[in-house]
Amino acid sequence: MEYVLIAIGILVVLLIAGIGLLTSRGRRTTRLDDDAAAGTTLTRPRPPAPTEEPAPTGATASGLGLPPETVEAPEVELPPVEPEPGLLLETPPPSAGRLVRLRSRLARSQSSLGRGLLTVLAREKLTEDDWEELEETLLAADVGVAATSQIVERLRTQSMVLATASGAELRELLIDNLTAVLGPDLDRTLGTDRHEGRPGVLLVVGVNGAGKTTTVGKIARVLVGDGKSVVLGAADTFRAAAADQLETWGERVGVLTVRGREGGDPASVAFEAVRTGIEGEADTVVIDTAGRLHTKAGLMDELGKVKRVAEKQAPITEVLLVLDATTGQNGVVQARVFTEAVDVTGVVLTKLDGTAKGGIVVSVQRELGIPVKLVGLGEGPDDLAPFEPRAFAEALVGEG
Ligand SMILES: Nc1nc2c(ncn2[C@@H]2O[C@H](COP(=O)(O)OP(=O)(O)O)[C@@H](O)[C@H]2O)c(=O)[nH]1
Ligand SMILES: [Mg+2]
Repeated sequence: MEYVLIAIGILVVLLIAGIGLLTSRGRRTTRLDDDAAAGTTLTRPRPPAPTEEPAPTGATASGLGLPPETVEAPEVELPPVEPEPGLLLETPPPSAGRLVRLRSRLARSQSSLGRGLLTVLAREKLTEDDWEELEETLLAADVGVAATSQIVERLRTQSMVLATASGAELRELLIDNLTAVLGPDLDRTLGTDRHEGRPGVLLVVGVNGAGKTTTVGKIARVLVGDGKSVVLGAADTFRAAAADQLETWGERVGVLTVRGREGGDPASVAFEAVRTGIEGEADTVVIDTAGRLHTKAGLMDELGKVKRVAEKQAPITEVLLVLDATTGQNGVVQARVFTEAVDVTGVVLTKLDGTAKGGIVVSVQRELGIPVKLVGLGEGPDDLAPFEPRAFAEALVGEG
């Protein structure tokens, strides 16, 4: 009887150990040696098999001159792919041309602006009232006073010169003028490339809920899609869930996430993330931060420290400010606090697919003097596009 009990006991222990082994494979987290960033952990995603060509079985083995079993062994270690279908195997699309593809998202929420503008422009002969209506429509779309008068004045002059301008011609001119106020010549390249033997480092800042973590995840996908190697830093240590969220984004595309203890020092996570990027010769390190709306001084202290400490490893090549486009002018006011705390080099306007007024892009750029580099057009993993003034203006106005 005792033997039977012991045997059952051993069996149970083996079973538990087996289950433990299996479940731990999905998210392998290695605790680093205690050092500057004590408590910082490095999450190793599953081997990025999906990004590789799905080589026919045996091909790799023969290429390496290894017996098939040796190659198959690590595959057995992979967790079942079923729980996250598609995502794991998915190679994110390259970033080029995304805005045009996602245009309908924008057009959906902008249709009232486009319709309003086009209705006026389609009229036989534009009266003073019509021009005023045009002006009001642009103002209502958050284009801002200065840019609106610039657009309307130029359009008026051009339509006078063209005496017989048709609705279609005026639509084209409107797009030209909108493009002009969107700053077509601003430099919108992202500083993601390696620089002097070190990775490009992106710091992502903004208020809570603006879409920072989502944007970091989407950026990681863009970079992976463009063939870059990436390390993520979860410097939002305020809530563990924030790091989990980021880690999940990273895992989907086989990207490492460096994270810290809940409540730990965000600066040391940033430091460790950059160090890991340097060690692994990554192209880009992207650091997510917390966006607590505490005091301005507190925010400045924290972000300033994150930046300073990370820069002990490598210069920050890009500081992206994430703004929720649906917050309109309020968002611009909040943005100022951040621009005072860190040297913001680019803006990401998120949620332009929602109820946001597209004209906010114009006011944000004008008021902050910083180019909008990326736009978020949905919650989907690839709903982030490089900002292109002309394509954006066309989407705002809509089909004629
Ligand atoms: N519709 C839409 N939702 C977005 C977009 N970007 C982020 N979100 C959502 O906004 C919410 C807050 O995002 P999160 O990244 O957690 O914000 P954080 O607090 O700044 O890190 C989430 O529900 C996101 O899915 C976007 O471009 N469009
Ligand atoms: Mg977040």
